[in-house]
Amino acid sequence: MKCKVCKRPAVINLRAQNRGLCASCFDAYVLDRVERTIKRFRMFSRRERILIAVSGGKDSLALWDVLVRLGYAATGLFIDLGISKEGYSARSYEAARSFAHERGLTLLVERLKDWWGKGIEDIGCKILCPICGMAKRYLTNRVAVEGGYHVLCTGHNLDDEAAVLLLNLLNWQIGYLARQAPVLEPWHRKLSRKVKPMVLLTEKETALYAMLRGIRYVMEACPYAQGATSLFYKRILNRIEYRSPGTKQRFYTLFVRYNKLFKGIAQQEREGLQECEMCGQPTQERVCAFCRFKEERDGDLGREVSEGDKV
Ligand code: Q46
Ligand code: ZN
Repeated sequence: MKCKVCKRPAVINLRAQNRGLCASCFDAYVLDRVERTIKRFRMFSRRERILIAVSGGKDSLALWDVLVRLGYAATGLFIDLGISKEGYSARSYEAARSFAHERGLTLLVERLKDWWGKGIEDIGCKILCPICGMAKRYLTNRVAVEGGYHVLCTGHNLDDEAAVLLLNLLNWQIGYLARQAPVLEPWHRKLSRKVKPMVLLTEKETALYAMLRGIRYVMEACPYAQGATSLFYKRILNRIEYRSPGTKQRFYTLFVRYNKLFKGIAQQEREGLQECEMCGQPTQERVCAFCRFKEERDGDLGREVSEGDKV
């Protein structure tokens, strides 16, 4: 297959767009796609301070690389969750640290152990992901707001968003649907503005970009992600995409166009928001989930993270 733009050998077949691209045209395509996404959804400008949640994986490091190349002022934030299984947190940190060091970028680090006195594996729950997700949202939001950053960026790609959308639609999770958008405006002074500039690039595209740019990222997923529901939905969407190229993007972008239908519900949730009695962060409960887990050293740690804590 040849590159549709310059006729050199293609490195990728973008089936949804019915064209192949060579390495350098693909590189230009990724930069253009992210820049267009930033502009289309009015995410941020080159004058604003940007914080990127960096996990050490391909998406967040590729995002950081793209933003720096496009001339945006982006600082990284790594949350050390204290996952010792398969050395996951240590390897992830090393990937993020060396990426920043080699490029002279600033990487901030927050360690869950410094906040809770324990890592995510020590909380005594069998299913870690909901609590881990809540802790990451809490810490990234707090650092972004207290550090005076204009936006908090995450590396979510099209596959991530389409999988979550399918899951939420199948379960009619209206509250989650109302909040699923490329830009989430803050509705409380202690909430950051959250944006997803990679949302129109597929997982395959971000992985290829990272590889072509020589980014050394952690390839293995978190050991606790095995069997994660989102992976199951990604596989289903990939099968649909194979039969009908372009479905994934249509599914997500049309949802974004119509998701104002859910805005009324989001409004109701916002009205119930108060400040946590312990840390002052926004929550729908008297004490936020992060502080509840911080306080509970032994005993009853199996309680759920409520939808209201997904701010
Ligand atoms: S880091 Fe945390 Fe993920 Fe690992 S424990 Fe689950 S949520 S899978 S992206
Ligand atoms: Zn709290």
